[in-house]
Amino acid sequence: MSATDCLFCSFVSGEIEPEIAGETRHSLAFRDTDPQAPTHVLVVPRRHVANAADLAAASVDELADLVLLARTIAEREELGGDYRLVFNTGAGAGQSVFHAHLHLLGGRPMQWPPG
Ligand code: DGP
Repeated sequence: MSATDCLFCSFVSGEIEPEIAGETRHSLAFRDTDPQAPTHVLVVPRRHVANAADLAAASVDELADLVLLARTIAEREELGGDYRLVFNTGAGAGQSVFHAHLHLLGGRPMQWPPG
């Protein structure tokens, strides 16, 4: 299933080609165009769902696949096991693209709490 007018569905379909960082049967990973860390990759399900909670409800395996692909990329980029994984869920929490995506951030010290 894909949604018309969904940017990340256009990446999944190949209609628009982002800078790919990795992929699996269920997931696609690409570089964020507004990086907040030396490594900033978005990992998205090929399936169109609005957010991570909806993905969990649809398929726990596909949710896990996002995290596993993020781990593979973190290892490839030699982040040394230090990285942040973020799902912004809802506009009030900073979500701006309503196709579920996992942010993988690493390569610099992280602060807590996030802004
Ligand atoms: P969020 O705010 O959690 O919904 O994150 C959306 C991210 O998507 C944000 O960090 C910027 C990124 N983004 C927006 N437009 C594009 C684009 O056209 N290409 C890529 N690679 N990333 C984009």
